[in-house]
Amino acid sequence: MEKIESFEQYQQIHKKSVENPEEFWAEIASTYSWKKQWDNVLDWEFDTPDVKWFQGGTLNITENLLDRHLASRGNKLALIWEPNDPKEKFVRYTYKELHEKVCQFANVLKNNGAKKGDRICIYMPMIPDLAIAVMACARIGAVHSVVFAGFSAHALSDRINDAACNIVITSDGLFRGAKEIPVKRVVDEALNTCDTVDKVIVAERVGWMPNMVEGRDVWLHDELEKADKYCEAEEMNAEDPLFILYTSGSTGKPKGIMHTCGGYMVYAGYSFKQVFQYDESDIYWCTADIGWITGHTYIVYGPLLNGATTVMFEGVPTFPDAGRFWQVVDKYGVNQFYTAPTAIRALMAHGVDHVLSYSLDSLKVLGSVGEPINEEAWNWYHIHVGKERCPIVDTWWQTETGGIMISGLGSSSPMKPAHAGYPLPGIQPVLLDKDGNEIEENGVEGYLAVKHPWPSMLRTIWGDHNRCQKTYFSHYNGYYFTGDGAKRDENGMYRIIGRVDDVINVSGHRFGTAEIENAINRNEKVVESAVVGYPHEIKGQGIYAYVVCSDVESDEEILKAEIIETVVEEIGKIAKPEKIQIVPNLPKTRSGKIMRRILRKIAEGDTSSLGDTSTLLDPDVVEKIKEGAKLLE
Ligand code: 6R9
Repeated sequence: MEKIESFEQYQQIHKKSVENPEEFWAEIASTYSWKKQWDNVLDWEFDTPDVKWFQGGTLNITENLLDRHLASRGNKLALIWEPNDPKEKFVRYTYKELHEKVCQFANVLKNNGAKKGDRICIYMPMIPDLAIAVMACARIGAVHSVVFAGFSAHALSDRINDAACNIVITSDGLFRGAKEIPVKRVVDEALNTCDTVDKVIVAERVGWMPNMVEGRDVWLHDELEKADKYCEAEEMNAEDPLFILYTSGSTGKPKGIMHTCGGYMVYAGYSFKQVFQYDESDIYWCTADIGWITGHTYIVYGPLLNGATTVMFEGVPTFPDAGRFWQVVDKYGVNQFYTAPTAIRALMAHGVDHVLSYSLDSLKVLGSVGEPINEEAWNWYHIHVGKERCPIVDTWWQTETGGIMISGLGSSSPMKPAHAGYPLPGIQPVLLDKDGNEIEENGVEGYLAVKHPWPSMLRTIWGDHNRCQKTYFSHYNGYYFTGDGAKRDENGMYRIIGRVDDVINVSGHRFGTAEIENAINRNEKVVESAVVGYPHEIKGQGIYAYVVCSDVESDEEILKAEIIETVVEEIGKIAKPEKIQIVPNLPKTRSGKIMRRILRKIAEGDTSSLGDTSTLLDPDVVEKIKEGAKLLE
């Protein structure tokens, strides 16, 4: 697979990929190792939808991640693990060692009753066993469902039940900055409301003695002792599920986005190579958590498919101090560094001295992901981290797209602050007007959609294909609808504006407003609530909750603390509202619809242009909410 080395070359390849997508993708797919060649490159229609790539082909993705590299890269470093505490020793695995670890873990799964097609939930901190567990599932053809270890017991149990998982892989606890968190306890609580799980495999991280349920819970280290180091890779059809990953939508229940073995592999490997312009001896580091799609595709799958050295980081950007990222970059000589705008903004707030204490000479490409990067953060990243020498790739994509869709390709594309840029080869984005017509010209704004399938697109929402159709394929006939709005400048570069649905992006993490409202409404004193996003200096967006309570006599501060506690219990700390305003009523139309537009304006602090409020059932309520909002500022 050749790297694209100039913008002209990119334009030619993109053109070819649009004219003949099947030929284009078949050529890329043939650079991987398949057990059996496919019969059809692509069958598709976007109505139902029904998309199948490389039908008839069989493979195991772990043979492409690991076995394939053994002959030429057996002693090359595959994974470097940097612990939370810089004083603790790091861990390094060569391809040969990682292969052995994955095989052994795969045997642990088999010995505990796992079979091809089973769903296995992984709820773990960022330790090497997490990456190994993911690949061990893939080795035996089990479908992994990684749940970010910051989610609450309630959120975890919903996800386990939705996919009917039979095994959970977890750890005793986790370290995060100065904190220690009892992970296994969360699993125990979650399992009180799950009846499909019969085995819990526990990795030791913090050295606590958790409660081990006889017959259900086993220690990973005990099981590894009994497990063989060789494990045959299960033969999978290209369209067999590889994993499920839950993400929030505009309605309450999280969606289990399903990806398949063949197409996901082809796109994860290809996009990694092109976007980061990875060279054989480079050290690559993505700071995401494997609990999110970025960690799946660009810590584990994409880099290892390319035989790269990938760094996995357990800690946080500000522990022990705000120079940690840069210290780690220098420690390993990181060449490609991929992080989120929220981390950049948080570090900006700590001052530039933390960056200037390190050389950062090894850096070649910087990446950004998860939310729009504002110009100030872009410039800071470019000047102080990249020393104006490293291209920034602002990568736009989604859990549903499986891989990066719009982005620069290292230094082979022009870049412009706050612009993601051009689509990758094989990707055909369009801007639609509100009637679903494609806007052909440049210098325009519209709804971002995609008009042709790409190999790593979602195939379904686990257990609810109808919802998949409704969410992504019904707004505009014949297109995959992203839920984002975007602009295209005079040169055809895309700039993502943000969500046009009821999804809030907090520090690069998606939350549905309905999901947070449902959580808040579980508090007995709450009558109803409305949640909106508002601009937040570090997090991009913050969560602002308007809450109507039955118990108006109570102390407001206590009420608010209780509401926060309910959200933490239902979803997790990551979804905590920044601001809660107790209001007498919500602004509603006569038909009972909450006027979110007004609530958004008030949350933004822009009350001068609330627009027409005359259709409201009770226009006075707006004045009261405005007054209350001032007190919160
Ligand atoms: C990879 C990931 C997807 C949503 C997406 C969009 C926002 C992601 C972005 C970006 C502007 C970028 N988003 N990358 N917005 N510029 N470079 O983040 O997946 O968690 O599913 O979120 O994030 O709004 O629709 P996911």
